[in-house]
Amino acid sequence: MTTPGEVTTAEPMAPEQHPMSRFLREDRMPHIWCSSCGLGTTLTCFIMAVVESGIDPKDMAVISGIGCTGRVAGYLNFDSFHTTHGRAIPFATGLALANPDLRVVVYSGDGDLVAIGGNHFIHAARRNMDILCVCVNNFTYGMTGGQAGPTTPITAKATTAPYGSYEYPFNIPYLAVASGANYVARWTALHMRRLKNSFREAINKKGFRVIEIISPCPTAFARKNRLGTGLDVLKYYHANSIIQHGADPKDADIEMGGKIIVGKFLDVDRPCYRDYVTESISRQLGGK
Ligand SMILES: Cc1ncc(C[n+]2csc(CCOP(=O)(O)OP(=O)(O)O)c2C)c(N)n1
Repeated sequence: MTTPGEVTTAEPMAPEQHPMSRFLREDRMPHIWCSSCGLGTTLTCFIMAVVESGIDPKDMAVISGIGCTGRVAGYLNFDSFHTTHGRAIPFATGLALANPDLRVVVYSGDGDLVAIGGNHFIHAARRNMDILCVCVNNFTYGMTGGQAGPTTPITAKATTAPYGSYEYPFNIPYLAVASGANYVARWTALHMRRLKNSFREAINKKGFRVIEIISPCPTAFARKNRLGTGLDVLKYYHANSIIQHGADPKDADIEMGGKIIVGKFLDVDRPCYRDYVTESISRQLGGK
């Protein structure tokens, strides 16, 4: 038995155990994610990346807001916070500032991060906070039944947009790059190996790093828009994703029925917030 928050990576694995078991709080199972939802796949990729990165999960903290994606913080057997809706980034900022040795990861939904939490998102990017921000974008508020949000593509249907959305959605990579992030990538839940590699790369970087994952929501978004099952949506990603590393994110808008540009859009090493704080303190102590 593990207690929540207790990390058991060093323990030997029983032969009948699933390889992911030690990274999950099995007392929280069964999970709430629907059949053919993409979230489990994204979490598998994340865990594989942590293992490959060689970082001890004890040196990481995972923070989520509210939503289906927000459950990640509860299911992962890492130190974690399942915070209030939209406020994962402020909690993560506090952690990153208080303990610079901690790898701080925010893992949340598009509604949580760019609707109610949108202001935190742009300002954390502007300050280049030392946070890896994973945004699982299913184009809707999945947990509450499929309302339209700021990522819902124009013309897509939602419970609050029965005739299709009339609003232009955010292009998350463009928003992140424009706001000052150090690393910006987008994958779909289909691109498991590339997503895992991107996680591994971003875990080992500093500053604000954003990975957007386009992911099927079969129960709300796909059903409302007659896109079929999660598998059908993955087939759509397969037929319509274009890998374009270094693409200008302003050209990576997502439209209903259109192509999805994925890849690594930005990878720079602008000094992060803490670098400026440390420099300022040492300057003052040095009396300069
Ligand atoms: C302050 C507040 N407002 C609204 C809600 C209701 N609420 C819960 S989850 C959610 C949206 C979640 O959408 P998203 O972040 O995209 O996550 P998903 O469920 O799609 O993974 C909302 C609006 C809430 N819990 N708290």
